[in-house]
Amino acid sequence: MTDSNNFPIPEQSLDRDCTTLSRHVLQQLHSFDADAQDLSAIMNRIALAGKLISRRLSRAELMANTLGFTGETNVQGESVKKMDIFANEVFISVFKQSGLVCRLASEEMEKPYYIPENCPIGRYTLLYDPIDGSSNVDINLSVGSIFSIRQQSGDDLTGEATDLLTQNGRQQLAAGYILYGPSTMLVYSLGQGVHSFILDPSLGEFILAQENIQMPDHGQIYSTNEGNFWQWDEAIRDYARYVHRHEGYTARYSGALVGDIHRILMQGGVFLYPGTIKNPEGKLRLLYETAPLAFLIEQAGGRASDGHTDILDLVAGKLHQRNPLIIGSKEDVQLVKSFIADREKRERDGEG
Ligand code: P6P
Repeated sequence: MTDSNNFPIPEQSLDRDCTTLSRHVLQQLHSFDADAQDLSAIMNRIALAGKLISRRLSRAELMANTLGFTGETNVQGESVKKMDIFANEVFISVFKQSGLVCRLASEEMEKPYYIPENCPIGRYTLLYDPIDGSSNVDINLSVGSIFSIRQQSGDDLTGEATDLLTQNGRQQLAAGYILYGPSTMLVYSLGQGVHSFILDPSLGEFILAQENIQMPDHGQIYSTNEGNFWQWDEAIRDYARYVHRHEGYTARYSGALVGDIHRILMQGGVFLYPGTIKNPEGKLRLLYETAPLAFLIEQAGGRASDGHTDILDLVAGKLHQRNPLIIGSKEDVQLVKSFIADREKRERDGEG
């Protein structure tokens, strides 16, 4: 093939530009059956949501009534940002006419949003954090959206989505995040590896960047809010003292989960949001934050634990269930867990 000046078009760049997200999903599933088409269409809708949110974020400072707080408090007891509401409504809007998902469960909504006309058809549930790290939005730092797709089991006649409280994270059909950074990146897995896509604004498409991302078994980075040191259990303090005293560790923390996790995925290391005196269960939510991220990180060769149990083995007791999170390279997660086990052994042996 040649271009208008009769120069050969590099095959790979054309192939690359044609490896869109929906095509990649079908390749991953090695199928074109109805279920595969549904998942491909769902991922395409998630990509559309990402494009709409990315566009708004890129011009937020120039648009009236876009930044800042709404004055409301959400089900988490957190002050709601205008971008939180916008992003939440984007996901609802792109899925409403899709015929794909029956329910959307979001950090921003106390109960799931039902799209009854889709329930007998799609019977998928989208769980999402529409804008994670929204405290960074007003200062133009990276934020993200996190998503998880589950198959609805049963008829959910109560409207309480209780079937979500019976499945562990290994039941997720797909999970991923959209990182709104210098470029807008979508990272996802269907359980067959972790793959990243970059939004090419000139095409309006997410184009395949990396396939089968694998994280190192160890990394230098530890990522946590050390301002909570005084609220941590002694075991986590023991870990913090260890990395302070040993060569080869460096702290990185942005206060926005998606960017911090993406750094760990790409460079190795460990992210921790342990329980604190204020939040003994930790701050992060299982169904639409830690479980989808654990799904990705395990697919990339890493580990994710609450300190005792793998995140993917946890079953939520309620829709907005929180859990402590230790996630990253397997050797680094194991090191944190060893401090927890040592401290518990000393307490059992009465060594205090
Ligand atoms: P802290 C943002 O509010 C968030 O949910 C995550 O994005 C982030 O990892 C965490 O909370 C930051 O919490 O207590 O360190 O400000």
